[in-house]
This record gives sequence, C-alpha cells and structure tokens, in this order.
Amino acid sequence: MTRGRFITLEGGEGAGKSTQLRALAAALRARGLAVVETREPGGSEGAEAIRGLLLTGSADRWSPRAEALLFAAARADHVEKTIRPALDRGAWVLSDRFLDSSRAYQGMGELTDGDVMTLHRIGSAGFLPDRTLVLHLDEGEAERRARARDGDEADRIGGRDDAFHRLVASAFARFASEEPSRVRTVDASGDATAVTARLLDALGDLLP
Ligand code: T5A
Repeated sequence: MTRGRFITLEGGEGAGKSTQLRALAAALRARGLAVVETREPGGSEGAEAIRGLLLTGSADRWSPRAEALLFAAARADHVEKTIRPALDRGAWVLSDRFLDSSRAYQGMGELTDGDVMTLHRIGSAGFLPDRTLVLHLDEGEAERRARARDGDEADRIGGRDDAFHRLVASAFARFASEEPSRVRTVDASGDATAVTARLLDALGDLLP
C-alpha cells in the first residue's frame, strides 16, 4: 500500500482555509483518492479538548511558553492518533493549520522559531507535511471576510492587533522563501473555485 500524502493549509485569519480545505478534499476524492479532513488546534479527541483551552478565555490566560506547549501537546496527539494512522492506510490528510502556524504565531516573540521546532521534535518527532499551501490574501480583504462571518467575535488569538497579524503574514512569506519545495504561497483572492484550481496546481507534482 502506498503511503498517503500530508497536506497543510496555512495563512492568516479569514484567508479561506476552511472553505478551501473542503473544496480541495472534494476535488481529490473526485480523482479517486481517500481523503481525511482535519484541523488544528484539534483533530483528535485530546487535541480538541486542548483547543477549547487555547481559543477561549482572556487574552492573558496563558503565558507565551505555556501556550506554545499546549499547541505542541495538541499536535503530538493529533499526529499520533489521526494523521499517521490515516497516512499509513493510504489516505491523503488535509489539515487546516499545522506546525507552521505555531512557528508564525508562537515563534516570533518570547520564543524563537528554533524553540518551536524543538517542541515539535519532542512532541511529534519533527514530522513535516509533504506540502504546505499558504493562502495569501491582502490584509483588508481577509479582515472583511472574517468580519462578514464573525462580526466582532474573534477568538483569543485571532483578536490580537494588526501589528501581530502583519508579523504572522511576514513569517509565512519567509517560510515559503526558505523552504520552496515544501511551502508554496497561493493567491487566495477572487472566486473560491479559482482559488481551489490554484491549490490543485500547487499539488500537481504530488498527484498520482
Ligand atoms: N493558532 C493555531 C496558533 O496560534 N498556533 C497554532 O499552532 C495553531 C494551529 C485558530 C487560531 O489559533 C491560532 C491561529 C488562529 O488564531 P480557527 O478558529 O481555527 O483559529 O480559525 P482560523 O484558522 O484562523 O481560520 P478562520 O476561521 O478565521 O478563517 P479561514 O478558515 O481562513 O477562512 P474561512 O474559509 O472560514 O473563510 C472566511 C469567510 O470568508 C468566506 C467564507 O465563506 C467565510 O465566511 N470566503 C470567501 N469569500 C469570498 N471569496 C472567497 N474566495 C472566499 N473564501 C472564503
């Protein structure tokens, strides 16, 4: 049996990751592939419980170190219980966010990128996606999409200020330039169907 592929969708708030994950899964199934759709934080029973701890409550509920450890712990459970078993049975796994979100959101302040990678080595044996697709959307358009959906109701981390979200966007751009074979930036503007076509294009070399 051929091992499946592990694909992650990344990007800032409101870029369209969840919408595209569903569309991409449908497009891959139409090609005869078995697909598992999952998300972070979450994606396994234990990790979904940790998601509740991470995304609710006051902005200062967790210190930066505790927050990074909780994301790494959730990811360890997700990799072990959901992602690896699905890949081993030949399915493709699509995850709405993964390690690069921790690098972009937790690895740019009190902790460094190296610290986040160390936590990932301990938690998940350094397991990496076969391809990471970063959805890039102009800041104003992403905010309009998120606001149209949620109004002023952002979660603990999404509610941080614009300067923080700009740093996150610059981190994703840096990952794409540093690891071009794994990380591809995809234009997320315009019609959802056109975005899905761009994502499929960016997976072209991995498709059977
Ligand atoms: N986090 C996560 C960390 O800090 N560290 C980590 O390690 C991890 C894993 C997760 C939060 O946790 C942080 C990052 C986040 O702050 P979440 O609730 O899972 O939070 O939410 P996000 O991942 O941020 O995603 P969002 O739900 O905000 O947005 P999406 O999924 O990017 O966008 P989506 O698909 O929901 O679309 C947003 C709106 O736009 C519309 C949709 O219908 C929806 O209403 N839309 C479009 N409109 C016009 N044209 C298109 N092409 C459209 N595509 C979608």
